[in-house]
Amino acid sequence: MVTLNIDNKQISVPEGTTIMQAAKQANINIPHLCYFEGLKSYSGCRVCVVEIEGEPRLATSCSRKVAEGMKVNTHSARVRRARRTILEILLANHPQDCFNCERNQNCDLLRLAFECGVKKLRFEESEKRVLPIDSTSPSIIRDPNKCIACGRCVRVCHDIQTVNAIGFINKGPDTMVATSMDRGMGNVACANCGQCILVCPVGAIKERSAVDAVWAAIADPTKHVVVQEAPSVRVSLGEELGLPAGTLVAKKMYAALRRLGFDAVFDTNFTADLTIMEEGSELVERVKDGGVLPQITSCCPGWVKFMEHYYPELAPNVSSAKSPQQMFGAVCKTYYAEKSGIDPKDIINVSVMPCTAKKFECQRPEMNDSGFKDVDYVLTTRELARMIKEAGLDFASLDEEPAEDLLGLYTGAATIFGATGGVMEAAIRSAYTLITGRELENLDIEPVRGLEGIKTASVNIDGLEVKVAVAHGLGNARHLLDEIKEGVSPYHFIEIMACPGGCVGGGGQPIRFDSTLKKKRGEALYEEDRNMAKRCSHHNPSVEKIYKDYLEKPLGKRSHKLLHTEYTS
Ligand code: HC0
Ligand code: SF4
Repeated sequence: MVTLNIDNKQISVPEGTTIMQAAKQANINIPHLCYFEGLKSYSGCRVCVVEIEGEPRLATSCSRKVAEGMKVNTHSARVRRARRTILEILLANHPQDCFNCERNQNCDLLRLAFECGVKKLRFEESEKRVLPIDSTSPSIIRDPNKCIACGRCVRVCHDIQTVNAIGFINKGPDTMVATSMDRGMGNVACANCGQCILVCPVGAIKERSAVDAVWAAIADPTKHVVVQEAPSVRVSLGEELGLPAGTLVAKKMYAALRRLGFDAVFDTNFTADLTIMEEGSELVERVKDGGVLPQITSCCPGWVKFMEHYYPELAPNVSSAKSPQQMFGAVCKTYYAEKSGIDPKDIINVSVMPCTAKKFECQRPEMNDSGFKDVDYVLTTRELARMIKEAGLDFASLDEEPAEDLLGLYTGAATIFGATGGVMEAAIRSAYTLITGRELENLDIEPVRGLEGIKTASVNIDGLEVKVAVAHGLGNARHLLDEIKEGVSPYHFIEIMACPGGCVGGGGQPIRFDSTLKKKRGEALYEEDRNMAKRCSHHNPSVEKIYKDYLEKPLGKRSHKLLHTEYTS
C-alpha cells in the first residue's frame, strides 16, 4: 500500500493507483473531461491537473500514479487558473448554440465551465470552425464543430467495441475525430451501436432523430399509428423523467404513449416471446439434424452489422430468426391488419428502442416481408422522453394502463431480453420444454446473468449437455467468434449483444455518467421476471393465439416468410 496526502487528507491505496482513483476513494472529485471510468486514460484535455508539492509542473491526475509521501493539492489557485484557461480555450472553439443542442442540461463541458468558475468567454472573438455535419449514417449524426477531441468516442469504439470506425486525424490544436478517409459514419464499418454517443461529453454525436416524423404521423388522420417498446426501455425511461434508475415504468409508459396520440399500444416483449419460439425451435432443429453450430442469436442489429464486416464467414451460424422489433413489424402489418380490418398501407409502425442500431435495422432491404416497410420509425428511449416532455405530461403521476393484448402480452422470459444473458436464459427455458415436453424446474439460469464480459453454462437436457455462452460488448464477442473460426468452439448456442450490459446499456439509453445504472436497470428486469405469473415464452397466451389463428407453427411456412430472414449484404 502507498500512503499519500490529498487536500490534507491521509489516504492509503494500492501501488499503481492513479491520483484520480485515489482521490475518488477519499470522496474527492477531481474535475475531468477526457477521462472516463472504464476507458484507458488518454491525458489529452489536462482538465484534471493537480499540484504536487515540490514539482514545478502540474500533473494530470488521470495518468499520474501515487507515490509514498506524495502531497497533492487538487484545487490550489494555480490549478484552478489552469483549468479555467483550458476550458476557456475549448469554449472558444465551440459553437454557442446551447439552447438547441441535444445535450442541453446534460453537457459535461458546460457543467465543468460553471463548476470551475469560468465567468466570461475570454476568446469570444476567435474564429469558429465550420465543418460539414456527417449525416451519412441511418443511426448517428456527427457534428465535428462541437467535437472537443477528448477521444472518449475513439477509445470506446477502439478499445471496448474493437470496431475502429473512428479515429484521430491531424496533430496539436488541429487534432480531430474523423472516420477513415472522412468517408462518413454510414460508409465505414460502424456497427451503429451508439456507444460513442453515450460517452461523448458534448453534443458532437447524437442519434438521427425520428421525433418530427413521428409527431407528423400522429397528426395525420389517415394513418393508424402503432407503437411497440423494447424490453429495456421500461426500466430506463423513468430516469429521463424524474424517477430513480431501475424503476419499472411499463404501465405508465403505455399510458403516456396513448396520451401522445398513438392509436394502438403494443409491446416488443410480445415478439420477444415469439422470437424464442422460432429461435428455440431452430436450435432444436440444428442440434437434431446436424445443422451448423453454434447457433448465434440474431436479435442485435449492431452485432449483425459487425458480423457482416468482420466475420462474414460466420453468417450461417447466425439464427435466421428476425429480431423481435422486426417480427413485430411484420406481424403488425399482416396479422394485426387482418384482425383489425385496417389497410396495412395506412399503418405506421413506431418502435421505441434503447438502441441506435435499430434505426439502421428497420431500413435494411430485407425488412419488408409484410409487403411494406415493416417498421417505419425507431425512437430511442431519449427521444420518447423528449416527446413526453414536449407534450407536457407529468409522467410520474400518470395512472398505469395495460398494453393491448393481441400484440402486447408478455412473459418474464421476454422482459429479461433487455439484459445481457436474458435471451439465452429465455431460450433455455423454452428449449428444454420443446425437447423434453416437460417444464424446467428451476427457471433461474444464474451463470448467464450479470456483467461478466463472457459467461458460459452447461445445461443437461435429457442426457444432452447443451453448452452455451454469452458475450456483451463487441470486443468480448470477438473471443467467442475467433474460437468458432478456429474450429475449437465447444458451444451449441451463443448470445451476442453489441452493447456492454446488453440493451440496458444501449446507445439510445439515457446519458448519465453513473456506472451503476446498467446494473440497476438489469436487476429491475429480473425482478419483473420473478414477479410474473408466466415466465416462459411458450406460456404466452397471445403467442399461442397467433400460432393457432395465423402462423400455424414455429418454422412453418408463414412463420418462415414473416419471421425469418437471410442477411444479404
Ligand atoms: Fe433489445 Fe431486443 S432485447 S435487441 O436488446 O432480441 O434494442 O431492450 O428490443 O428487437 O425484444 C434492443 C432491448 C430489443 C429486439 C427485444 C431482442
Ligand atoms: Fe464505433 Fe459504435 Fe460509435 Fe460506430 S456507433 S463509431 S461502432 S462506437
